[in-house]
Amino acid sequence: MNPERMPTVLVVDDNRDHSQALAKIFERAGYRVGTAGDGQEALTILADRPFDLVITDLRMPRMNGLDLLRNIRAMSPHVPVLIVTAFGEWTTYVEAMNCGCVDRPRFGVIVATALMLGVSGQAIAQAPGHGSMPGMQMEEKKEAATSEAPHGGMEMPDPMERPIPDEGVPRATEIKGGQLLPFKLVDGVKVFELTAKPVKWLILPKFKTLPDIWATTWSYNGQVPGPMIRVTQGDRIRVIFKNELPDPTSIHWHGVRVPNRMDGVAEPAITQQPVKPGETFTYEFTVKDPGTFFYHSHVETDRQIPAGLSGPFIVDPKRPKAKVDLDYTVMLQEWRVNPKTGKTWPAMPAMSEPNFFTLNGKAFPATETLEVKKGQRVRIRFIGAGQFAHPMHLHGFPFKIVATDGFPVPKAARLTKDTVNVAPGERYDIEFVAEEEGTWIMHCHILHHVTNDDLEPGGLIFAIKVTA
Ligand SMILES: [Cu+2]
Repeated sequence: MNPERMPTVLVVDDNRDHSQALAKIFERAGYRVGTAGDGQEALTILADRPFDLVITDLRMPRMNGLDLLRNIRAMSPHVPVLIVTAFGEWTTYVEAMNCGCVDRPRFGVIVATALMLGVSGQAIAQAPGHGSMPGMQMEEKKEAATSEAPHGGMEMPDPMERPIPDEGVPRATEIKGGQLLPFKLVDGVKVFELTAKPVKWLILPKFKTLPDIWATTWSYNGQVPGPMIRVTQGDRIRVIFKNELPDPTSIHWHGVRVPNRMDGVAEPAITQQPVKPGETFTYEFTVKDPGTFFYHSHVETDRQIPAGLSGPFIVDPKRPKAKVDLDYTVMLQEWRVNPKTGKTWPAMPAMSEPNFFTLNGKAFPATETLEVKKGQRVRIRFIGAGQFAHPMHLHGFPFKIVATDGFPVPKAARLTKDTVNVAPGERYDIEFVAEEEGTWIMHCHILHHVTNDDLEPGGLIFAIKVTA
């Protein structure tokens, strides 16, 4: 073969044994191989001549794999980069995702390209003799082995109960749940509109052996969780609620002190009749107390709330006392979805044990990463919107519980903790100072809740990235 036409790969690793072993594998597979001892050296080489593929170690002196990836993206966005690491921690996945387009993290390997996986595919297809890259083959074998492990080849049987009807249910046009809901000011009243309707919601893009997981949900305004109503203590608010679901429903304002007839208890029909499909109901009240609350259906709650009918309701105090640099609300929910068929059952009713767990409507690694500067004060408001308790554990620094169920905790009574158990219906506001740099994670410590259909790492994990 004309050596000019041979595909080229740059192997970057500070361990010479590793890089030489890799180089041999690639040479045998028909690549022309260059080697570099770290990210800095790799950049110097790349400035001189282009390569079809860069395969790099993660942990190296002077410049690590992620910084190299960032630099390559800026320099030559078309070059696919394959990051190989024996240290496949969640934090690394999160950071890699922050670096841009990243293919699904796999066991020990993160495939990252500056553009799309298609670019990577082209480069791989150029390799002579093989349908795919040698490294890829080894890695796929590994993946197959792990994918069989969780159920021992057995799939979870579908629950006996009827699934959430999915015929004709469109995919959501919104990407994020819990978005701030705009209002119109009418004669001094903040007027909001909420519409309950079914949508398919992407709780997890392709992950390991799983396809995109689109749960069939019952949403408010096409978002999961429903949009955030954020008002100030003392505000008069009106919520015009429309039911576009196939079943009757209502809204209960969880923890909010409202007049009895606004309490939304429609099953049993104590404070109002259920809002039938196609009907509208108007809720109106003055918001008395500041704090973290939420709203949810109060009809057939065991089916409707786990189908998605809940959203955050945050009330800011009239005269704010403590200022925080970042104020983040986290709604915790559980799902039962058949990954193959997409059929969705409300998690919890007989035999419907959850197999997906979401934080603001997304399962890790699709959850958001909070970015803060060292020394900043962070408040996280947890809302237990589902049917399971979630002991949320923070790495890196302790926190204080500053409010429970919306009520402020007096300074002298604030517990210092690193884990807070958020039971169904509860809210906890925690605060901490991000005192150490790094990517720290917070996750549920019921470890099944950090899986996606039994595959780790998933579910209730999010990261807090602290930079200087
Ligand atoms: Cu949990």
